[in-house]
Amino acid sequence: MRVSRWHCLHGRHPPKEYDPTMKTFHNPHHGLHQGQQEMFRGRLVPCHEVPARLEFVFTELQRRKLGDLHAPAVNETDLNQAIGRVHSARYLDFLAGAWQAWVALDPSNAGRDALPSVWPLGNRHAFRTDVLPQNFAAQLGLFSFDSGSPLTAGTWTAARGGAACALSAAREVLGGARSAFALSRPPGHHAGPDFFGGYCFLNNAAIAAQALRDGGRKRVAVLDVDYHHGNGTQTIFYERADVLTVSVHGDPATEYPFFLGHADERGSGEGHGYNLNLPLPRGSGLGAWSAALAQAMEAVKRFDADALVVPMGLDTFEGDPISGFTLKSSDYFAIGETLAHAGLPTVFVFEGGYAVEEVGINAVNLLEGFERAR
Ligand code: Q9C
Ligand code: ZN
Repeated sequence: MRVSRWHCLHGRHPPKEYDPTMKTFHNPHHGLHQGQQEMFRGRLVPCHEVPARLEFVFTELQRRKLGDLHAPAVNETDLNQAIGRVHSARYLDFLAGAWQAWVALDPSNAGRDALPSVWPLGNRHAFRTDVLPQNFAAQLGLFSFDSGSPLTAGTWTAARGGAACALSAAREVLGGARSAFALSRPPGHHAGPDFFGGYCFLNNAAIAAQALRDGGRKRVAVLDVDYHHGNGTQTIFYERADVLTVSVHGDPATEYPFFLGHADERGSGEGHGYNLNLPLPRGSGLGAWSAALAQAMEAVKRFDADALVVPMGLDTFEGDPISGFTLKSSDYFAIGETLAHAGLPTVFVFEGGYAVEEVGINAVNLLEGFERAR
């Protein structure tokens, strides 16, 4: 079955045997983050970012025997340290105490997710963001940028578990593995140094990239293939020349997260030239998408990276309910193969992908394409 799918795509090659060894670190606590509803255009709608997403990937990985599945094994001290390299102390204190503070506002909040509804627009200098408000609803707004990312009773524990997967995968690669997969949920690439949004709370890919730097890799490239621009990751590394951030995504002129991800954002200060955005119009298919990926790969090569992190969103899929590209399930093999051509030790980090029934197939197709191309 697997072989014939590959064979269809690449009829010119005989199906070749391969020895799958990519380790996956899955988040055993992910189910504790289960939002009920997200705000969308004035209505509360059921959450797209659901626990079943991870379960479909987990099941498909087992079925296709891509490699062993492990729970992350990092101690609390190391995890706190790795998270603290990317996120501010003020933000982490907020997240750690958020649920308790939410319920303290009103005991009936125990049965209701926390959603922000007021924001300080800090970058317009319209409101102050330096003074921590005592009002928890105000804190929710200070540390977020949308009302689509419910914060629940288990969010903090789940998000830490996801970050632990990213750290474990980075360590695996630092230890000499060619690749590793962080099957982390909730996703991470929209979370910035001190804010959540876009279903993301801790930036797992940034945590992996920073851990690779701290483990001795000199130049780490992040190549984000999620449908949405990785605004959090871009912001975290925007002024740095040691981490190249590249993102192929729906044009923010029409697509979420709207306020970042344009082609003219190239990095600032020492980081100038170390951010590359490749926005594509809604409706783009494999042709345009692959051309952008080729450009992204060129940038990674010019940068002379010694490690690669791939925030791996599968919401570029034609069947994705909230996105606008038209990639097919079989296309993901070729994408994985192209990524392998960088010839770099690679950490894959699970991000978006909301066609729940297909997300497992699409994720494993990409990873298998990568594995087979070695
Ligand atoms: N029509 C990630 O893929 N809003 N986040 C969508 C739905 C937020 C996506 C609105 C999309 C966030 C990790
Ligand atoms: Zn996405």
